[in-house]
Amino acid sequence: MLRTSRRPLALAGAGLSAESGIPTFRGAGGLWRNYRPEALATPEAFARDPQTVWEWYAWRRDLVAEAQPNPAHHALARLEHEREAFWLITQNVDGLSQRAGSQRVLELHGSLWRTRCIVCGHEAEDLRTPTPLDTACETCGGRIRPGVVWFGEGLDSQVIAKAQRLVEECDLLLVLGTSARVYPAAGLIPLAVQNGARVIEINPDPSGMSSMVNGLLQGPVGELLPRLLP
Ligand code: BJW
Ligand code: ZN
Repeated sequence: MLRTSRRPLALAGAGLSAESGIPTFRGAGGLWRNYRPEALATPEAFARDPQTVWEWYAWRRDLVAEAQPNPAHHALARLEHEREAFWLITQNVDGLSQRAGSQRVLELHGSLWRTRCIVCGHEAEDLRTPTPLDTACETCGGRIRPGVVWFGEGLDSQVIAKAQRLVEECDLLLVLGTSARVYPAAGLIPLAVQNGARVIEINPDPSGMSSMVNGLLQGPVGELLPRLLP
């Protein structure tokens, strides 16, 4: 299917970075100091206790900075190089795909490496590690937050619109390492099916959408995806 596809597309989740040593959200090892990620990735958690939320993000940033892209990230970069129209839609905020060389990457949930001021909205790139915890907005001195999308927050409207357009135009969607339980990202999979695309999923465990895919390759994406490429 991949060989004959004219417009392949990929949708990735935390499982893509699992073999780089980055914990997923919902699997084993998804807890951080007894907190569930779902309890930290909300605007309410940040309003209540910004220090704890920032400590979690600092820990994750520092972990990612020490990690390396894995064979799945490299395979996606190679696919982009070989296929003119290939895009990667990712829910991941770690930037490991870009570090592997992917350029046509759509980040649905933002990035660990950007910040935004909650007072004036000023956005900035921040690549510093170890992550300093006492940073204030360089424009107004206000409190800054990670440049990611939390539960209850809308995704960037241009980003989700572009993702939907890419899905409508693709003829093969590779669903890689996502539990497919968080919307609107998960909704891209039925959208692809409705538009007649074939869907191949790579995941050690079935996801919320496995019943509608054309093929489930059960195993780690870092082992299986490279084997699909020539
Ligand atoms: C491997 C592997 C290996 C392991 N190889 N695989 C419709 C229905 C129901 C609810 C909703 C709905 N629409 C919206 C909602 C509410 C909510 C939602 O979806 N809730 C559900 C949980 C029910 N959605 C939202 O709130 C979204 N916002 C929204 O809709 O706004 C509406 C609005 C409009 C206008 C104004 C205001 C509001 C926003 C969702 C944002 C999600 N944010 C997070 C945090 C990002 C920042 C951060 O990283 O800290 O995004 S939550 C977290 O989940 C993160 C992930 O990107 C996301 C998805 O998780 P993912 O990637 O699938 O990871 P896991 O851990 O779940 O799964 C890992 C998978 O890997 C597993 O399947 C493993 O088996 C597999 N695996 N090893 C391959 N080696
Ligand atoms: Zn500001």
